[in-house]
Amino acid sequence: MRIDVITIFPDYIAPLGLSLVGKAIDAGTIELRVHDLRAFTRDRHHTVDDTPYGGGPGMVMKPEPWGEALDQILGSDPIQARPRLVVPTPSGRPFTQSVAQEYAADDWLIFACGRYEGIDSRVVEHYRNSTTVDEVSVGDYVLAGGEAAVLVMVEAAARLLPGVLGNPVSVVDDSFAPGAMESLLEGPVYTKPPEWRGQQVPEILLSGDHGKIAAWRREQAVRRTAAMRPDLLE
Ligand code: J9Q
Repeated sequence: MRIDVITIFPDYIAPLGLSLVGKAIDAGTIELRVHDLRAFTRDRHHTVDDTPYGGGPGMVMKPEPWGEALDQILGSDPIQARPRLVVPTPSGRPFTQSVAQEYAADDWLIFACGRYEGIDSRVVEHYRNSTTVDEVSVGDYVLAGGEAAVLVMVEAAARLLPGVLGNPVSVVDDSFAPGAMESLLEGPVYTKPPEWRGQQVPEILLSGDHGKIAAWRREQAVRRTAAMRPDLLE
């Protein structure tokens, strides 16, 4: 899978070189290209933003650098494939595990990280011709820009790629994997030692009775879901 990220803070994307995603890059499963939007400006000051038409607070990202960057990236593909252009924005559709699965099935993702109050809306409209545009939100809170959202989405999609996770069973077992344990949250987990600072590991987990253990875990999962995410119990 090819992943391009366009940002005014390329260093913000560097953590993708670590951990699970970093291993997938090293293995050649993911080809990650990070682009500095300012490299696509033509003025002396490398201007990427301007005041909003109609007035109001903040700054809007100018369309021209985005056009230059996206045209170059789209033209760099010898087979002229149609990528998905992902634009993180608080006004997008919610990013969920299902969306992560869609992304994991794509050959080519381009992430456009907006800062300030967003990107001139003509950019997204223009690239609907040549890409599948996906405006997505990773949650109902305000970020300074799309970079942190890209870290989230790339990690969520990358771990679903064939061969990226050591143990593929854990993928289908995830709380939010469609068809998983209904969509209950995970209950408590324990490892050695059996007693720590006065707290014992629940005895049932040491019993070796796998039927009872499964039933206990399910009950714990329902309890935790009711407490933390009653919306999931519908
Ligand atoms: C770009 N708040 O917020 C939630 N998902 C994405 C975002 C976001 C933001 C500001 C800029 C994305």
